[in-house]
Amino acid sequence: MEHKIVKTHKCFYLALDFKNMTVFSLAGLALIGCNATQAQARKYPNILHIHTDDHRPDGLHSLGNPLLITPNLDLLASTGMTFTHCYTMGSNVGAVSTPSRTMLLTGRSWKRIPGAPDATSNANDPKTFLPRVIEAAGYQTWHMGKYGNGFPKGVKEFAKSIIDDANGQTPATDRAHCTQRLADSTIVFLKDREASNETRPFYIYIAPPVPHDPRSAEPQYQKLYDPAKIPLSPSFMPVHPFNNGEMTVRDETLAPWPRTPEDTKQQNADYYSCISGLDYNIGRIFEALKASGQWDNTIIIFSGDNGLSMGDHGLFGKQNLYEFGGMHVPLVIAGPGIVKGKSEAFVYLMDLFPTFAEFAGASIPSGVEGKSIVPILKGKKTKVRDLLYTAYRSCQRSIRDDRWKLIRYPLINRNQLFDLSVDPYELNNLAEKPNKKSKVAKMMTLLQNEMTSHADKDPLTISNPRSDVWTPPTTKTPIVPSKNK
Ligand SMILES: [Ca+2]
Repeated sequence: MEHKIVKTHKCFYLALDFKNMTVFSLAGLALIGCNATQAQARKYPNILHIHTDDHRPDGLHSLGNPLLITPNLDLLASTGMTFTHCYTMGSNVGAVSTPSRTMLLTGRSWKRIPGAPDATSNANDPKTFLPRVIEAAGYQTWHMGKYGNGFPKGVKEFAKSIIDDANGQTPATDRAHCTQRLADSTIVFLKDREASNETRPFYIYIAPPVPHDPRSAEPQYQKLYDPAKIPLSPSFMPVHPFNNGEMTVRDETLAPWPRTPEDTKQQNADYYSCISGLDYNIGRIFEALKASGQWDNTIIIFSGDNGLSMGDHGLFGKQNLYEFGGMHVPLVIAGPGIVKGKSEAFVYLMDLFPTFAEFAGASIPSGVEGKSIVPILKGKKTKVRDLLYTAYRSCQRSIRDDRWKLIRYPLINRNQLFDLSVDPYELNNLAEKPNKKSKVAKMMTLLQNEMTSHADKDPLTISNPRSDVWTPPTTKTPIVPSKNK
């Protein structure tokens, strides 16, 4: 029954398109007919989404880190559109991946994802999850990769899902070869499609569990990076200057206090080597896609689930709201009809839900809050929102526009105000300057408005704020936790 609806739906789309075309006659339309399979093969693109784990927004050579060796993903960036301001909205837990991946596959904001108090009544319905929405539009869906600390209920809705997150939930514990396994399986999937004459377009969701720690790359990628030659970030600090409310969460224990240049450089070298290993195997997938004849009809999306501090501001986790912190992620989209270039539009990962649905000609369920960025990809719009709000538990909130950014720490009654046009690393806090009082007040109002519209009911001010003084534990060596996130 559902298949029949799909066919009708496709015919509707075909008819809409033909209304605007004069070169085809009605007879031509009849010849093409209402065969959904033919229509999909002809008109609707494949979707290949590569969604990595803990990938910084500058985590490719082409995204602003000249040290990184990432030729395959750079090629993708050179042929499509790079979004320099893509974010995951927020997290109510230290494992930022969990709400991030849930927002991606549901299109809902962090306080309205399934299970949240303000979720809509259909939020838990698997038919509203992205794989089912795309499948209902006539797609073959396939997932491989990360499963834990994500949205297992959503991942299970792919027609086929191969779990490989190398964290003990599967036999696959060899992290150094996880991207190789992902590429091998994806290549087999593409070949099987060809062999079976599959005519439906595909929606592939590859979720490599890298460059998340523990950072194990094969030796040939480790050799690419000499830790001694890796410069420290301009925002490197031995210790974060105050208690941001989450100073000793798991990720922050992955480096000694105070942070040292030597350890920070080594951790960055390991991070880079994982990214180069990922890039090599992505290149293998690209080759297979070209060999299958599907390259020109495939929209490829590269993104990360959350950002990561790597010594920036004395932090090593994703539990903070700096630009080189937890919420800012990379996003590159390339494919047929997509304009080449860079966009500074404020985008959330949840926007990919309606964007993919639009690529696929799928219906968008009620309750989806993400906004399609297809108009930006086609050069018809430059933005879909004016402000960008992010949040972490009850201890951090931020709001930014094209120039100004406010980070509010409600539990310690502290503000940071940065002029990002001259201070991209957020080093010069202007919040206490007398001539910036009205700017802080205005940004606070904008922040409260965004919070209200996203069902974020946490207070921005509390009656008994804590001290903001923080003294690092006297640990001499990094604490390596037993379980990955
Ligand atoms: Ca992650």
